Amino acid sequence: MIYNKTIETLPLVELRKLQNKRLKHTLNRLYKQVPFYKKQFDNLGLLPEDVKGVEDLHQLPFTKKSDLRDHYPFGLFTCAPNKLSRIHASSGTTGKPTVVGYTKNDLAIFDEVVARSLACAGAKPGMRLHNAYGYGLFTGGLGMHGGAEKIGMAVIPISGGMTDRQLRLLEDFQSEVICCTPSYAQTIAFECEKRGINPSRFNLKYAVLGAEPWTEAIRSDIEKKLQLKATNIYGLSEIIGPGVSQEDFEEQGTGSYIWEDHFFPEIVDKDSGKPLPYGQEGVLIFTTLTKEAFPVLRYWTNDICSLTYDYSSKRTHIKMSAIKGRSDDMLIIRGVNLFHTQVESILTDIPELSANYQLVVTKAEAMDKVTVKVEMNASNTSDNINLATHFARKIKTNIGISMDVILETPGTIPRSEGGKLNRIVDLRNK
Ligand code: DLL
Repeated sequence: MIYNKTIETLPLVELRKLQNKRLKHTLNRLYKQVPFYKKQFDNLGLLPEDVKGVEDLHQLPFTKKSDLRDHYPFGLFTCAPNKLSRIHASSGTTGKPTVVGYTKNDLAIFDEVVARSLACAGAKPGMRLHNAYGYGLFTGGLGMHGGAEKIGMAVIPISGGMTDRQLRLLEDFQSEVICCTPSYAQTIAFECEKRGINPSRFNLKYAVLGAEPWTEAIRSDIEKKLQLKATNIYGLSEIIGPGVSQEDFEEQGTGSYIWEDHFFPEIVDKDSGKPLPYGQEGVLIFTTLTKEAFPVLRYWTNDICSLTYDYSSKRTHIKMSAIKGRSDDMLIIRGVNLFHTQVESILTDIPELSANYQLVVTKAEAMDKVTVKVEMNASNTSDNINLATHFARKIKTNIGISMDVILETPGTIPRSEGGKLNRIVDLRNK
C-alpha cells in the first residue's frame, strides 16, 4: 500500500520545486532564529537567498554532532521551549546527550513519515503492531507508535526487553507486524527455538527492523525463523527519528526510499566532504525541509551508504543503500578499512553458521588482530575445523584481512536484550 500516493509518486520535477520552496523557508528561519547558523552564513558572506535551491546546498558547511553538544540543550532550536510538544535525547554515553525538540507540526510530520514507512513495509489499517522499540528518550518506541496510530493500526507498546513477555503477547495478541532492532528480532527467534515454540503460533507477517546496521545474512535468518517478511527502516533522532527512509516489502534489497519531500539527502566523501555522484558510497548528509523546532542544515550522519534513483520502482523518491556502518565505527586493521557488516555479509554463504557473531579486536606485538567468534547453527553436523578454515579463507578473499575464526556453540555469544547490539569488542586500549 502507498500511504500518501500524491507525494510518494510526485514527478521528480515537482518534487524538486517543492524541496526548493521548503528549503528557502527553512534557511530563512535558521538565519533569523539561530545565531550559530547566522554566523555560518556571515562567515561565508552569504545570505539565505543566495542559496537558490537544493543544488546550491554544497556551498554551506556541515552541521556535526559536536555542534549539537556545544549548544546543549536548546541552543540550535528555532523556537522557545514553551512552544515545544516533545523532547527526545540520545543516551550520551560519550559526553553530553544530544537533545532534539518537536513542535506539534513536527510531531505530525513524524507520524506522517512513519505511517508511510509502515505501509511501505506491508502494514495495513486494522493490523496490530507489536512495538518492541524502546519507549523513552530514544525516538524508536514513540516514533513508531504515532505513525502506527495514524495509519489505523492498534499498537502494543511493549517496548524492548523481557523476552518471555514478548513471546506470550505475540502468541496471545496475534499481531501481524513487529518492529524492533534486527538483533532483537534474532533474540526473539532464538528464544522461540530454545523453548520449542513454533512461530506459526504467532500471526506475524511483517517485521520493520532498523536502528542498527544489518545485512541479508540477518534478514534471511529472521525471515526463515520467524516466517515473515523483514524490511529496513532507517532514521536518526537529529533528523526526526525512525522513518527517514524505508524499504518496500516488495522491493527488498533494492534500497530504502528517503521521504525526500521532508529530508534532502546528499552523499559526500568522508575525508574531503566533497559531494559524490549517485551510486558512489560516502557519508550521508541530511537537510531537513519542513521541521520547525529543530531544523538542521547539512547534518553529517556519519553513516556510510550510496544514493540512487530507481526508475523501475513504485515511488519516485530517491533510494539509499543499506548502511554499511558508521564512519566513526570503521576499524582500520593493518591499513585496511573494515566494517563489521562486511564479515556479516559472508555469513549468508555458509548455512552451517548462524548470523550471531562478534568481532574481537586485540593488539599482538604491535599488530592489530581480529578474531571472529560466530555461533554455529543448532543443526550443524559438519567438520568444524574445515568450516572455520573455509570461513577464514572467504574473509581473507573478500575483505583482504586475515582473521582467526572461533566457532561457538549456540547461545554463547551476547545477544540484544531489547535494543541496539554492539558486535565489536575492541580490546586494543585495555
Ligand atoms: O536509531 C532511530 C530509529 C529508531 C531508526 C528505530 C530506526 C528504527 P538514533 O538512536 O539517533 O536513532 O540513532 C541513529 O542509528 O545514524 C545510524 O547509525 C543507526 N541506524 C538507524 N537506523 C539504521 C538502519 C534511531 N536501518 C543512528 N541501518 C543512525 C543502519 C541505522 N543503521
